[in-house]
Amino acid sequence: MKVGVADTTFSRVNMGAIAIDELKKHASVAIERVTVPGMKDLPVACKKLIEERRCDIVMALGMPGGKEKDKTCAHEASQGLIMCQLMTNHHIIEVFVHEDEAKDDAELAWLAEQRTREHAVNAVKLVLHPEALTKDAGTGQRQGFSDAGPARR
Ligand code: RDL
Ligand code: RDL
Ligand code: RDL
Repeated sequence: MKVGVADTTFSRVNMGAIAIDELKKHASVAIERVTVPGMKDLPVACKKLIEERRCDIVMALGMPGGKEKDKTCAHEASQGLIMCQLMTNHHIIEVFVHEDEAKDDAELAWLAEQRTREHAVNAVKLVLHPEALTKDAGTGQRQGFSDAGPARR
C-alpha cells in the first residue's frame, strides 16, 4: 500500500516528518510526500498524490491559526479536501491541529505529534485492516487529547 503525506510550511510543527516516522513502523507501507505553503493548497496536492503518484490514501496535515480568518480558511480547505475525496473515491485523512486548541507552544507541539501519529494508524487501518476500526465503533475515540469514551459503560 502507498500512503501520501501532504503538509504545509505554515504549520509550526513538522507534521509530515512525524507522519512518516509513524508510517515507517508498518513495513508494507510505501510513502510519497509533498509540502505546500498552507492548508488551502492541500486539496490539489492530495489529488495529485492520488492520481499522479498513485497513493491509496493520503494524510492532509495542516495547522489553522487562531484568528477568525484562519478558521474560515480551515473550513474552506476542509471543503476542498472532501470534494477531492468524492472526485477521486479515495480517503483523505484530514489532520488539522488548530493553534488555539493548545494552551502553549509545548502543548501545541505535543498535540500535533500525537494527533498525527494516531491518524497515521487510522490511515493504515482504513486501507489494510478496516475490521480494526469496526472493532472500535462507538467507543468515543479522539486523536491527541484523551478519548471521550462510550456514553454507556
Ligand atoms: O495559496 C496560498 C495561501 O493562500 C494558502 O497557502 C493559505 O492556506 C495560507 N493560509 C492563509 O492564507 C490564512 O489566512 C493559511 C492559514 N490562514 C492558516 O491558518 N493555516 C494555513 N494556511 O495552513
Ligand atoms: O479525516 C480524519 C478526521 O479529520 C475526520 O475523521 C473528522 O471527521 C474527525 N472530527 C473532527 O476532526 C472534529 O473536529 C470529528 C469531529 N470533530 C466530530 O465532532 N465528530 C466526528 N468527527 O465524528
Ligand atoms: O471535543 C474536543 C475535541 O475533540 C474537539 O475540540 C475537536 O474539534 C478537536 N479536533 C479538531 O479541531 C480537528 O480539526 C479534533 C480533530 N481535528 C481530530 O482529527 N481528532 C480529534 N479532535 O479528536
